[in-house]
Amino acid sequence: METLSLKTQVAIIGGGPSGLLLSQLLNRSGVDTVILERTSRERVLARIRAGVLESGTVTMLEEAGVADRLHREGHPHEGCWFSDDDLMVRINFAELTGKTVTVYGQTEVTRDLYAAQDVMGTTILHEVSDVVINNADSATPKITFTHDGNTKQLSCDYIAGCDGFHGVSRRTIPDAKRKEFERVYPFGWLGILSRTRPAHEELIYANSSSGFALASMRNENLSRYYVQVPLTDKVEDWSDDAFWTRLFACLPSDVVKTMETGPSIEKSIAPLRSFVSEPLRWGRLFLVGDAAHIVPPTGAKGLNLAVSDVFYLHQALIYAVQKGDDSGIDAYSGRAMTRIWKSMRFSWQLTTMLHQFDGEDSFAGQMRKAAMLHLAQSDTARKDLAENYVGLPF
Ligand code: FAS
Ligand code: PHB
Repeated sequence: METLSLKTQVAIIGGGPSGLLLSQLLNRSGVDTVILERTSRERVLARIRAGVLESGTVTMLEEAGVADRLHREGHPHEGCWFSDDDLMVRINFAELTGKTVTVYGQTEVTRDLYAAQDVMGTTILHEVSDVVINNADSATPKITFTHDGNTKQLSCDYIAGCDGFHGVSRRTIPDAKRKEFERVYPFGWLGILSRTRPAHEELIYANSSSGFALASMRNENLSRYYVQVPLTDKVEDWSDDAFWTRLFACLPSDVVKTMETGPSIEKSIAPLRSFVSEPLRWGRLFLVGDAAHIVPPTGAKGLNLAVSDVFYLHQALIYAVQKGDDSGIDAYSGRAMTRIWKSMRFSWQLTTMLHQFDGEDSFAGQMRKAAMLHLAQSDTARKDLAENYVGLPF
């Protein structure tokens, strides 16, 4: 069977938020891209993931020309709450940092990016399989893959591995060239969506004697909640009633009093891990987003960190492709890694501060309570949390 050949300047593996945003920014600067996505567009858009956008992410989406609906339908938040049983502490982002975050689901960001890429006329091949990256450490990298029953070859100048934790890109870099760092947490987040009025107008991160919970939202009629569950739990172990009972036990009683419950329209369990693979580059292959790092969702950093990588890489690739200036791509891994590690630390710190760990002693519980009390009593502590939560500078 003949191999059909395609050619582009930057080949992007993965049609999630990082691949789409990188492609959109490159196209707007005149750089040609092709996106290879393993699943259908419907499957990508069916994933319920992040909900909070850092201020820098909003700026990047504005630069990409995809922020109109975000500004119409997204909800700027000037603060959020941390609770310890009935103690509630507000983190006033606006007062402490001059910035806000925006509540707007990752699904909607991805939908807006797909729409913009369709207008751009970008080639996005869905349901590709057998993706293999060849000669990434040469001047003529090629990707072979199967699509529509045909073997195809994509020749390119550069490859962006935006294919998530389970993708092919990270694994293409030889083990001897990579260093991995990992912390797997002994619990997961059971999350639901329900067409109910959110428990509070701002997010609440709750530490309690019943474990961790998060009260979030997508809009005024769509709530997003999470509770900490053992890794051994399965979604089918949790009825809606059991979920609401656990959530009520974790949230402050004044909040619970006025809460609205209803049937879940989505229910899933996400394991929590901290993971980093260094470096982000091998030859002409560059890793972006979840392909290179995973954070526990406690700090709302996953999607935002993917955007951070795109910020550094898109400029670097434009210089390399259009000016033959490799200084940006040579510096990409080091520059992106600095911000990745700082977000990794923040996400780990919040996860440790807010979750009960199996087999922990009473001292650990006291440390969590002391951390929350310090947050309640120290402007400095609240400012430190706020500047990390709204997003450190790129
Ligand atoms: P993605 O994983 O989103 O996209 C990678 C894409 O590559 C996918 O579409 C995949 O189909 C495709 N792909 C994989 N292998 C391929 C191959 N071989 N060939 C072609 N395509 C391939 N972050 C938060 O900030 N807050 C949250 O609450 C939150 N919740 C999450 C819940 C879950 C269950 C998961 C898994 C993640 C969550 N995240 C959250 C993190 C998440 O939002 C990611 O950070 C974000 O999706 C990263 O985007 P990408 O790097 O584009 O990776
Ligand atoms: C969400 O709304 O899905 C969400 C918000 C904040 C987080 C994690 C998830 O830290």
